[in-house]
Amino acid sequence: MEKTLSIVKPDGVRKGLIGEVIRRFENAGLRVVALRRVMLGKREAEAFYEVHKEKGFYQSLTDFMSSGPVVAMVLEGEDAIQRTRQIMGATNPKDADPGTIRADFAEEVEQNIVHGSDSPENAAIEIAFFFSQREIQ
Ligand code: 3AN
Repeated sequence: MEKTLSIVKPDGVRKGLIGEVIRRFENAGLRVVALRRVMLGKREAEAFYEVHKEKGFYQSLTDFMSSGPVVAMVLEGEDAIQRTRQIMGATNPKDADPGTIRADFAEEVEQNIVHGSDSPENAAIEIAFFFSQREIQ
């Protein structure tokens, strides 16, 4: 069984989409094995998105990610990483397939409702960023 980290971003929380996002993951057979609502500080958001620090959107992305509470969760299931990304849709909602979370609810590439790890290596790093081993059951 594979694990991945997903986050309902501040725009998703503000729009009241916590339940909707979790419902879509659960309906697809993914199990929520850890869950937390938390406010990231600017420094924490910068650490989380460290891989993007050379990108032009890094400052505005980390401002956005620390602009309100987020809901982080660990999802478990077969091919959890790929399936979570399919349910989310493409990074830019304009390119996202109909019926995906980003196509249905996001308006722009930066504030795109939801995050999901993109590889097993990053999933392990991102899960450890939010959760200790004993919180994942
Ligand atoms: P994904 O979240 O689909 O894996 P990444 O890892 O390429 O996408 O990007 C991380 C986050 O950075 C995205 N969720 C989005 O919020 C933001 N982002 C990515 N590309 C851009 C861009 N061109 N302009 C602004 N923000 C971006």
